[in-house]
Amino acid sequence: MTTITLVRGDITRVSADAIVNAANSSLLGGGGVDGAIHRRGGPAILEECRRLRASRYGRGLPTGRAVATTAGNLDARWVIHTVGPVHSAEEDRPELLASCYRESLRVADELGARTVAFPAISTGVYRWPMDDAARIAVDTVRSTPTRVEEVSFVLFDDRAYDAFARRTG
Ligand code: AR6
Repeated sequence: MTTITLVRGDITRVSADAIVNAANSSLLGGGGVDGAIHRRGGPAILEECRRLRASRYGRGLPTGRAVATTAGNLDARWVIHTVGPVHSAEEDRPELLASCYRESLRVADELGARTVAFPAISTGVYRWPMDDAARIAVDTVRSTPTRVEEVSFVLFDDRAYDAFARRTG
């Protein structure tokens, strides 16, 4: 059984075996959580991301996939970078958002991580509606077989926290 906990705050301040980053396919940083993780985690994370680009992801990390690097100065062993889908009126791809959570847990299992912290992937710059994102996140974590013992969702504001609390409460 995986325990789900909700935390309100900044994911770069939490302690976990693995911290998940809502990255983009370039793996070279950005705003939001991505910017915060690289700022606080330091240059070692970006160096490893650059190596991954050169060796395995020349065309970028596809949406819905996940890959791990060092966590640099963060209080974690690994950062797992995943690329959420952009939400748009013409097309929403819930299976791609679910895939981010599933793939991140798969990578966490490969690493042997027992505690994993997730942000609310795709709910910022990528504009996924919060309630729907919370439903997909919680349902996917609950239905994915994993050896991860504790998943925490680290929610940056009340809107995100309340949406996740409605799904888990
Ligand atoms: N800790 C926890 N949650 C945070 C933090 C933080 N430090 N900072 C923001 N959030 P976003 P996306 C919340 O935009 O939508 C980047 O530029 C935020 O309030 O970080 O997946 C990447 O490089 C929101 O609820 O990620 C990509 O280009 C959630 O984290 C793109 O943004 C996700 O917001 C990815 O967009």
